[in-house]
Amino acid sequence: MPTLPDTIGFSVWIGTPDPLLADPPPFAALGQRVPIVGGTAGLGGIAISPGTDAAAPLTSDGELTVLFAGELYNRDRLAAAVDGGAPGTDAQLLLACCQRYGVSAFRLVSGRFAAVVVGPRRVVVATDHAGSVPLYLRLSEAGMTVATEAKVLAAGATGRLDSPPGTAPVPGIRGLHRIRAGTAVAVDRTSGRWHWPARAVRTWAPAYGRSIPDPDDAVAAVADRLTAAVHARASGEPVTVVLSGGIDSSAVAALATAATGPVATVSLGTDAGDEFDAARAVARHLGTDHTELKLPAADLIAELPWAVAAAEIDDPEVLEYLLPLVALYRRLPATPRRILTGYGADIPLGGMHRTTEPLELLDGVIAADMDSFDGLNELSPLLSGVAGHWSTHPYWDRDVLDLLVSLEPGLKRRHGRDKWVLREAMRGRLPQQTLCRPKLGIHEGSGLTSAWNRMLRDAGVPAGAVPDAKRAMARSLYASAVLCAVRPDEIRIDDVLAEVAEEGGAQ
Ligand code: AMP
Ligand code: PCX
Ligand code: MG
Repeated sequence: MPTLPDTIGFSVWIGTPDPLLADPPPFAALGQRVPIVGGTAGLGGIAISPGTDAAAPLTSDGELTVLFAGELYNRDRLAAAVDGGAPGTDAQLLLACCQRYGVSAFRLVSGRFAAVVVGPRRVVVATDHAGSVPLYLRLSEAGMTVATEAKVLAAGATGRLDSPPGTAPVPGIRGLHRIRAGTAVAVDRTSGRWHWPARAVRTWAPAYGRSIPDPDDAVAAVADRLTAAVHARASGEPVTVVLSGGIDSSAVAALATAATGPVATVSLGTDAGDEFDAARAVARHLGTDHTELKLPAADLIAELPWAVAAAEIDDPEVLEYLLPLVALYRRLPATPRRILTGYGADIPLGGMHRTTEPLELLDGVIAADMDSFDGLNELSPLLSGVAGHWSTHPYWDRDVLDLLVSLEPGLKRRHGRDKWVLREAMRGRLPQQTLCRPKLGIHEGSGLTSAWNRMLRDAGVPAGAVPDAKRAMARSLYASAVLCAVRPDEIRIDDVLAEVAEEGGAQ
């Protein structure tokens, strides 16, 4: 069995027990529910652990108490910085960093996490640089409640309504605020009295500046950093790579194979489309233990309630990217897996904009995408967490991302090739046909976009109204799966489709 993080989610009150915290909290994350009892620190709640032998969720030195969900990737450097001893658990390491650096610790750690640090005079609530483990909070004069799923705090509808610095309002839920990516929110308290407003400490931001390395050096640097990121996520572990056969996930599969020996690869397809040939060529080349999962496109669309419950968003475009992954994770055998994806490579490299020719435009869309990812929850571990698996994304490793974003756009589009620098970095490690393969989005390769369009047209939605109907379906699902915390298996997609078709003036 691979090692998974001790804790993958939580809901916790700090200060005063929150009577509105539903009991039991309606987490979509699958796992063991472990009580959080922090009497002296004044907090309590529930943590989600993927394993059967759950560790205690809190780590404390008597003064600072850390609640940590997720994992760190620069453990050795952090351990060296805080005095060399054995790093211990990730939560212990974060505690040691907070002792030494205070809230600045969050500028040092590279990871995939959500954390709460409770001290005698201050509480800090923080996410990683990418906000990749979404974190929500509700505030009152008496304290705060924090959770890794919005639906768990959706019923409250009380507390301070103005979003404190460093947070954004959660659509449709009054008084619920999402911690922004790369942000730590700190609230002071003295003698049990909280000092609002909170303070936002920015811990990371994507670069706007671009560097102009020698192309060979850029290629070597991309290979080095991606290798390190895959090592940090896979080393010594049996991992699974979700493989489309495109350059992004094939590169991860190649580097994971080099890091750990044979890996498992899985590809999803439907009767409306698949990329099985491309994925198989990579699997053969690398000698992976490869599986193809094929399902009817209608079954894929029927998984939409799960995708919405996991991503907690109502954006139909992003849901089209995430739905095939959620459906795939839910069809893997139940034993918890450590899953690596190629997700997110296209954002800093401009891969979605494969027809965007002028470099000015390419760099512009990259800057815009790096400005707008926060809150889309594309990287959320809950996408696989609803099936009990842990997923992680090497391209959004902080060091990989910093490098990819900052490269001048002529290294991203070069000699008529998109994602040139990545393709070159993988030369010799993947079949030539994989290195040259044009990008195909997951929503296109799986046939999801066309199948969802057809389903709406068959229900009588006019062609011009299809995008609106998708938006209406996503909004309706968000209202039930997130705002009302209805379990996804109690939502029937046919009912949602019928309701939307009727409202949308089906012909
Ligand atoms: P994309 O950038 O559209 O290829 O998709 C993002 C990531 O999702 C890829 O890098 C893969 O890790 C994964 N993925 C995409 N399509 C599939 C598929 N058909 N089967 C399995 N995984 C996929
Ligand atoms: N992807 C992209 C990300 C999709 C766009 N997201 C954004 N702009 N925040 C990727 O894997 O990088 C596809 C399907 O393409 C998912
Ligand atoms: Mg991709």
